[in-house]
Amino acid sequence: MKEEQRSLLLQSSSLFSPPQGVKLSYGTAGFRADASILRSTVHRVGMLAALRSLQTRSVVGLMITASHNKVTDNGVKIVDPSGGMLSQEWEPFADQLANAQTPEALLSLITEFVEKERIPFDGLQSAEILLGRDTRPSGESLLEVAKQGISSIFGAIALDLGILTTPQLHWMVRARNKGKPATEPAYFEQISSSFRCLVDLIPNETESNKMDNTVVVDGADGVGGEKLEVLKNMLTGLVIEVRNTGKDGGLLNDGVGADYVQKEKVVPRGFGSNDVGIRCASFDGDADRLVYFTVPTNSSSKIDLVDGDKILSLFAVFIKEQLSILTKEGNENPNNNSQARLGVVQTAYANGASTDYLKQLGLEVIFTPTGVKHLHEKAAQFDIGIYFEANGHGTILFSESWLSWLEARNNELSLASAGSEQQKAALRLLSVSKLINQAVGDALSCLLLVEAILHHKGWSIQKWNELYQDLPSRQLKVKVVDRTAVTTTNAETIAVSPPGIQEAIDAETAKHLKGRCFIRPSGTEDVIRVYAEASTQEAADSLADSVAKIVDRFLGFGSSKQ
Ligand code: 16G
Ligand code: MG
Repeated sequence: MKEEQRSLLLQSSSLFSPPQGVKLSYGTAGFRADASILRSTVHRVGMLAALRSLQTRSVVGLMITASHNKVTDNGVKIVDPSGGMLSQEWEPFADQLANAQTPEALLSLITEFVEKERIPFDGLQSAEILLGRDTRPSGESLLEVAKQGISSIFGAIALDLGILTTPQLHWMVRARNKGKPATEPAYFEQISSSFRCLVDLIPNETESNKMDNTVVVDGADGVGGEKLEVLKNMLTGLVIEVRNTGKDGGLLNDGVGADYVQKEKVVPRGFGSNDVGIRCASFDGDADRLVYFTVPTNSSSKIDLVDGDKILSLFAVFIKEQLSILTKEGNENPNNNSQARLGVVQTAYANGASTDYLKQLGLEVIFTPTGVKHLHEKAAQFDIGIYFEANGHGTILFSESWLSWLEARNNELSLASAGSEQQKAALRLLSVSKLINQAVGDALSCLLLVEAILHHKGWSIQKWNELYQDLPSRQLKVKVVDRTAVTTTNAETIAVSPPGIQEAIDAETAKHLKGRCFIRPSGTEDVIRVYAEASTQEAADSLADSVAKIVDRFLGFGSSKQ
């Protein structure tokens, strides 16, 4: 490394001291903490992003957000050139960088890493980083800090894209590296025009005109609401009313948003007895999660939740149906290699009833640990892979090779049988691949796909919700002395350590009809999470309760005194 570069790194990093007494970890979704202690971390992630861009010789992204967490928190994460999450191989280095105690320690980590990874670090190679942030008040100054980190690497350029949803930034990084327009107008244009195609292809006989074409969306007082206000004006045939846009003084994620709605199962702020029966949806703070809900009665704040598992099921039903139209008998094309491998990916949090339903549809269902990066990786192994977390984060991935086949097939059909059912199915699938954000789960694009499918099928939200009935479930969290004491296997369904805990959980689970229960250390909070499912709500509550006590007995603060 050149001497000028060394001294620039030393000088720049001496401006920011890492937080004392806190060990930061890149976790499931980047670094996240109280915004006041994040400056040094964000600065170093700026450097990290520049190194990643140099190594991959591609554009990467850096997003400042803490998603569904409280407004005083913030966070930072890197978007890889593919538009996905930072390669997991780089996470340990990210942790080391964030926790280095002195500028000298930081410099030697970087020197070592650059050599090991053979990163072209001569100032000749250029690096480019697209920057985005959500609406948090701390975002602007943290973004400036990220720029300083980036500019301490020779040849690195930061392009500030201002306020964006997390999925917009992922989309733009992906588009840029494919040589396509990577601007916000291009994003809105692509998703609104593919939505329009899907609506134009709705069969005439569908009773969708009888359907209510209004959806009311809770924007979590975050960035999603404000972007949806722009997008909605580009759509026809769909009326979107946005509440909690953040413009009317509401506090981000405070009693609003997808995380709140999904976990508490009550109406978000701004919704209530006037909304009985209406189709409602909720985004999280950075708009990468979407759940739907309805208010069943005006006498309580309880909602009927339509979660990520049901969105996944709706998508799976539609895709499967279109695939079968496309491959229908009577198709004289000998080269009809359209048997796409369609698969779905879930985590242990998926409601057991959803998994049964998807298997009944004849689909291959795969489980991974929690966290988008794990689901995404598995879904990418299919021709069409649909993944969702129950919390509402998910998308559909189409393989490049299958998409090229589909495009060619569509061209053939448009010559031989334009306007046929088969060609319409091909066009619908192509439109889905353009509407859906293939970089990451995206509340805006998933909302439009849900709406298009409901209209296509002429389904109300109630009808959609009846695809299957959720098993009652309960989630709890337990504060423990050291959450890393819990390690798991089999997509987090079995606790390997501490010894004996899984046996205790099994014994408790066996007492409940249709009981299922697992524990895992949170990747974003200092707690152990407990998930329980059973045939009745009382049983799910009692199972979760007993297992929380087991966790406390093995690992809680009481246990350390024994
Ligand atoms: C993050 C993850 C989300 C996961 C959640 C689990 C991303 C983009 N987000 O929000 O997928 O469900 O963490 O949180 O990966 P937990 O580990 O605290 O339960
Ligand atoms: Mg989020």
